[in-house]
Amino acid sequence: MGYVDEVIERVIAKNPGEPEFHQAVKEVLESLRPVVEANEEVYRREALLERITEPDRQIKFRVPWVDDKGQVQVNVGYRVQFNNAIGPYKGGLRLHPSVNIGIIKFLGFEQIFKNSLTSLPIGGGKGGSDFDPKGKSDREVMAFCQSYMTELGKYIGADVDVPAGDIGTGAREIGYMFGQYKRIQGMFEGVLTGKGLTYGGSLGRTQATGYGLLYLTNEMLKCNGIELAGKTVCVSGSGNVATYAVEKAQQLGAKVVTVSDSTGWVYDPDGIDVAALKEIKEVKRARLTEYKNYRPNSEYHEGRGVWSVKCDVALPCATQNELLLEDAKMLVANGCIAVAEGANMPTTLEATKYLQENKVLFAPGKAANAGGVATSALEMSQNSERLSWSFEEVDAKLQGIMVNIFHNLDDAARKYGHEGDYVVGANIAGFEKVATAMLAQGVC
Ligand code: NDP
Ligand code: 2IT
Repeated sequence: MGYVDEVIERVIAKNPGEPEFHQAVKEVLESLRPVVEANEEVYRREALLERITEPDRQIKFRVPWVDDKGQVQVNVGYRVQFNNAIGPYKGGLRLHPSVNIGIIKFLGFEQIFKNSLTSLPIGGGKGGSDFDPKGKSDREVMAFCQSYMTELGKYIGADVDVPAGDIGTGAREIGYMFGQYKRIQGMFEGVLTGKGLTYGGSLGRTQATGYGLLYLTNEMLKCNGIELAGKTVCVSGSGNVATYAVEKAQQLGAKVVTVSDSTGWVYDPDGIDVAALKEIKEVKRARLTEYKNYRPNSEYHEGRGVWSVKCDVALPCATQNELLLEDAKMLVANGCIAVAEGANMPTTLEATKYLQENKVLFAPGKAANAGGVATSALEMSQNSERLSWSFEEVDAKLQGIMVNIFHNLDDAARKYGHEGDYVVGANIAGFEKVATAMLAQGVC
């Protein structure tokens, strides 16, 4: 058995009940075969793949807090510090009832390669809790965030580990967590990113993941002789990533006709109204059923269904494993030319394979959604130099980073004889830098 297969088997055996983590490891390691085969002797001796698939540490803790009725609630908190070979751990905090250690490990593992692709000095980590912010009062969210940070604060720091937002964690949650960290440590430092603009946040961070997704998609299409302007786009999700993906796609001349949430989806034949979307989601924190009140011509459907709508470009921006094989088949049958992942691992392995076999251009999340964490790293730079850059400066840097990521993965895919396979390209390009750093740093 080859080294890659041995390590995959070992990861599955040693981490039972963590299917998302297995899936992420398989996707990465299988596409690294050409590099691993070229360096097998050294990698085996140095146990490089065993080390890169085992987190530096996994922190799990109790998060007790008091709800508005005076009842004590208990959630589980996590932080997985996966790999800091190229910089301090960096990655978001997910607050969602589905969160468990396997999901945090898959996200942390992906983050290693994504962060490497940005070309900035950040390592991989991820955290979160099974707390559900939905339907909670601001006071309850604050109580949870303060309790979560009371424990997490022991393990993080501006040069150690810098968490940020993810599903369920936005500006409100980051604010409460930052306040608690500052209070406990007695220190104002850039320990979190996605902060408010009045206390060290970066202009452009809110938009960065969605905008970055479109900058990379646009470059991928351009390099394949296709124009984004005039194309029909389907987006899933209606959170931070989805909203700003819709906004930038429209600014670039495409028409976005869908958004979704965990209960249903919207089809708007005239193009999604971003102002309405922001009001519903960011201001009212309401459900997409409200969208029809703003746009009588639109349709609301319960359940899944975004990928049944005919489109040229599909941008899954909600969550993992939301684009299944049957969806990929519908997209191909409807003439879809490109899929770019705004979410982390939204496409199953089978669906990805089907899309690629059917010549759909496919940009994996670790490249396509890297604009968020890249701009977080720019926020860290601004905090370190105690300066704030203009929106235009941050946005120009983000565009440069996304275009550069696409060319790096395109080049890596070609170099190893997999031209046009951006999954292989992204994994190899992200891995090479981390592997070189790990080997240089000895056994650690
Ligand atoms: P938000 O919490 O802002 O939005 C999440 C969206 O996805 C909501 O519309 C939500 O619907 C939907 N969603 C969440 N879970 C499910 C589910 N199980 N089934 C169906 N829909 C679901 O999160 P973000 O926009 O920040 O994150 C979206 C994705 O992008 C995640 O995969 C995240 O890891 C990834 N990502 C985020 C980055 C960031 O900077 N924020 C950076 C890079 C990647 P509902 O409201 O009904 O729950
Ligand atoms: O998945 C991701 O890259 C994020 N949630 C953003 C992480 C960050 O540190 O900005």
